[in-house]
Amino acid sequence: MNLDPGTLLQPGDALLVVDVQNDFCPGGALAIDDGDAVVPVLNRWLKAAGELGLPVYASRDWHPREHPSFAAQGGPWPPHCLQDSPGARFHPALALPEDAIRVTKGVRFDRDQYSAFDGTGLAVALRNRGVGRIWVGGLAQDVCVAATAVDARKEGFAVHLIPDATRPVTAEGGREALQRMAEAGVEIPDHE
Ligand code: VGL
Ligand code: ZN
Repeated sequence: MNLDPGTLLQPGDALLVVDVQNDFCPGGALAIDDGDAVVPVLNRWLKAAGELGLPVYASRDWHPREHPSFAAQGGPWPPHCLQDSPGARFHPALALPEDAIRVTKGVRFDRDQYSAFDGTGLAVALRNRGVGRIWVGGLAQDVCVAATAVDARKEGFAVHLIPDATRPVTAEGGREALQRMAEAGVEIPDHE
């Protein structure tokens, strides 16, 4: 499936790119199979959003050393996306416009934040821009993308997943996440 952003995007929409960072791509500290395959797809959406003058938001995982999500602290993940490290940078081929709004998360010392809405105030920023509908892609489908899409619904936004612009940590997790998102009212093309 190859959705055409030029015909789907409308005034009042925003593009939300979740955690397309080096550490989640092949060669990274928490590499997702084919993670970098989302980049060319998202670049088509970024181009279309730019042509239509629609706002673009890009979240990034941005962990301090000894973050509670790391295995040494009892968390589920290897160290990744350390603040200011090369692994925390957006993928170099991701064509983020200069005016894309960066949403930094995962900075808390007491707990992780998978969702780009968790404690960031993002919902307020989107409402202030007049956004009613959000198109979501990025990494990982079964972790931060799913948490972000579900939270966007809780905040009252219409939400569409861009399926070919996201990849899961595990295939089973990906299937479960699609179900969870669909149940929360996220529109997913070709999903029953
Ligand atoms: C993520 C695992 C740990 C993500 C972040 O961005 O999906 N996954 N931290
Ligand atoms: Zn993380």
